Amino acid sequence: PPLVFSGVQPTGNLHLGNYLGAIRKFVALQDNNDCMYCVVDLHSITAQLVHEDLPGQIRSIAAAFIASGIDPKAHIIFNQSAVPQHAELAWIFNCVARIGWMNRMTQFKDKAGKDRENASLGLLAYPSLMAADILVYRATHVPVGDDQKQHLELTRDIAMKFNLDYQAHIRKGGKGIDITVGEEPVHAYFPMVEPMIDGPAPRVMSLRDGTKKMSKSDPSDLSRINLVDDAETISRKIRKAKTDPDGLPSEVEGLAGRPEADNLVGIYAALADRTKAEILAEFGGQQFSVFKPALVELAVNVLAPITGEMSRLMGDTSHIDAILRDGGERARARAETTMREVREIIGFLQ
Ligand code: AQP
Repeated sequence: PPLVFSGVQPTGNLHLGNYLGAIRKFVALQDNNDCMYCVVDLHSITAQLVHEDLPGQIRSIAAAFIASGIDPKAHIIFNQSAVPQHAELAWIFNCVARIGWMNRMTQFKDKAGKDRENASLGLLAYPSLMAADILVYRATHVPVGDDQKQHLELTRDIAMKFNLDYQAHIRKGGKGIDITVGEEPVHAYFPMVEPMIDGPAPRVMSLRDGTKKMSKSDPSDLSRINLVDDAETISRKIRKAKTDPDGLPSEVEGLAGRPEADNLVGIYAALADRTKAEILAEFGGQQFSVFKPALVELAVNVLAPITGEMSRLMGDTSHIDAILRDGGERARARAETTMREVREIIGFLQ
């Protein structure tokens, strides 16, 4: 089966954007794929070095994975730092990637802000570690939110440059696969990853501003729904969510130029596993005073069991720790298989 990989950073509370853009898709992909879901703790120290309770944050992401319905026996749940091969391959990719590629990343520009000289080198190299996370398993499918699209394109660029630069070595070692890129046949060691960004809510927007993405770092808690929010809080945030004065259109085209309406309809559709067109067929012509309570009910129905299960799991962390330990062991074995071949391709003695 295709190998799916994705990661979530243990930085602050998960929100509805993380859930709909990533975790809900992780759950859906389990049936037909071999899935690896990673708590990317090495990434979490790129923007902010010191975290008050990193172990707790790591466990809570793992708890969210499990509570959402990911099966840790059939698939692999682990934390990144437990598999040192990620960092090893990232170093190699740091030598493959060009500084110019990294400088163009919008996430780097956003997170580094004006004082770019003072951003950590790790923040600049973030996409190189992300490429390593995926390619150390030679994973082919990566479910992420729309904000990660540029990083996945870079992952393909890194894989391609490695494949081309080491073409002769890859052929000699006989470990590659024949692929075509555009028209060109390439004997590739690393596959070209496929981003999986589809669905009705690839980029969940802030509830206060339909042009900004819902994010952990938004100072306004009203801008996002956190996975730990209770029903009352979810209800208050949705009731206060910004909207325009018009009712809902009956077709998707009618959402153009109405970012807040588009966002709420997308959230509803993603939570209900339906399309925006289906939601509008049902609610078209209705006012937000009718739609919002329906959205509250749906959001609470979907999220409350997850929140409840997360807090149950966090009550006794030994279960989570055992899952992470077991996942780490299985991931390490896979990663080492790749790294042995990569070291050989490069020419490191081992
Ligand atoms: N608003 C979003 N809509 C859809 N998907 C989203 N993701 C994040 N925000 C949205 C997806 O969640 C996964 C995990 O993301 P991450 O761990 O990299 O966290 P992040 O992107 O740093 O989260 P934030 O909230 O956006 O943090 P800040 O505030 O620091 O920028 C990824 O698949 C991501 O696409």
